[in-house]
Amino acid sequence: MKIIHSDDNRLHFPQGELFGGELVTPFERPSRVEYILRRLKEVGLTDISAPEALDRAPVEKIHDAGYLDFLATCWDEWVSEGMKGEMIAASWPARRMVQKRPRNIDGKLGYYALAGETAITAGTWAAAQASCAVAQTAQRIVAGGARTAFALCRPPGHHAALDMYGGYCFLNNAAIAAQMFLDQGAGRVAVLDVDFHHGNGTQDIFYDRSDVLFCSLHGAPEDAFPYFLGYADETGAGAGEGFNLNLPMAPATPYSVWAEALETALARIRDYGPDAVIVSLGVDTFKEDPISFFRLESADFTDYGARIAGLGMPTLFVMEGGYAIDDIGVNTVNVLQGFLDA
Ligand code: B3N
Ligand code: ZN
Repeated sequence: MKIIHSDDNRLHFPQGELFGGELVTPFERPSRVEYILRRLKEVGLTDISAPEALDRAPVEKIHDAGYLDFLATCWDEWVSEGMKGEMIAASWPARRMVQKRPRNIDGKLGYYALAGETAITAGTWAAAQASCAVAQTAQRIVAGGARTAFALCRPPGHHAALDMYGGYCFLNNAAIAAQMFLDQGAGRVAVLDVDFHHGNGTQDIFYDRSDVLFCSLHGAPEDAFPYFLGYADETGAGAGEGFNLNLPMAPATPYSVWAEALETALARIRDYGPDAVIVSLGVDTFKEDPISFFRLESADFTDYGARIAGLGMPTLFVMEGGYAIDDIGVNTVNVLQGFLDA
């Protein structure tokens, strides 16, 4: 199995994440990747390489041009305006307010942010682009005929919407990979999001399209980030009606229940008959995850990797979340091994 990874992920490491009224060390940190790499090597998955150069064309099909320009220039603008700290949004275009992009950099930050926990730093844009290049390179491997590939993306992507960042995400790596499959001739692509958090960005991007089926298993939005999307009655719009499947679950959900939801998603994917499947792979469903509330055990990740393999479809794994750092390597690699050994 080919694995793609970039050391440039380390360029994004904010000092602070807003949680509980304090700036804490971000849960989403570079050591996550180091633990995954260590485990991959321990089990002999050593075909690891650096990404090819980023292809901007599919990125521009998925994200708004003004948003991409903002990501590329916001840090310099922030510094030139005399701001001293990391970029953290503090104002939003909330209910009954005007949805116009302000001129002021602090206003623009709120305009493009979907939440306030995620800081932008000097290296964020470079790291986000490298992460996207990782997904693109792995996508080409699967499109070229491989059964699977693993894009070890960091920062993650599934919260990044058409024109919003947040939830540690800036570019939607899975959505960009899906667009690439379509551009290369695929008729249909399925995105299966098994991260604990709802993939609001991926849903947003494909909500009115029938060429991408989005299926997400996640913590119920009444109780879990991103709070404002991810309900079961969000089923798609227009041509996309019926091509969005949300399977929200309650606090303390055990694997027996989660696996039933996975089977529901897998049945929908089988019925859809895609040319390729992209798995938004977050392992924050683990029982020890510090910011999530499902109860999966390490062995469950192996089991569900095998269930995904049962689709018998070309499958691209794209890394998303997972913050139980001591176990992130075992849990991530268990999914891949479960898939490979099936
Ligand atoms: O949801 C949280 C959060 C919840 C509990 C926490 N504890 C108990 C320490 C801390 C944080 N924060 C909001 C930002 C969550 C971003 C999630 C990113 C992700 O993994 N997406 O898939
Ligand atoms: Zn997550």
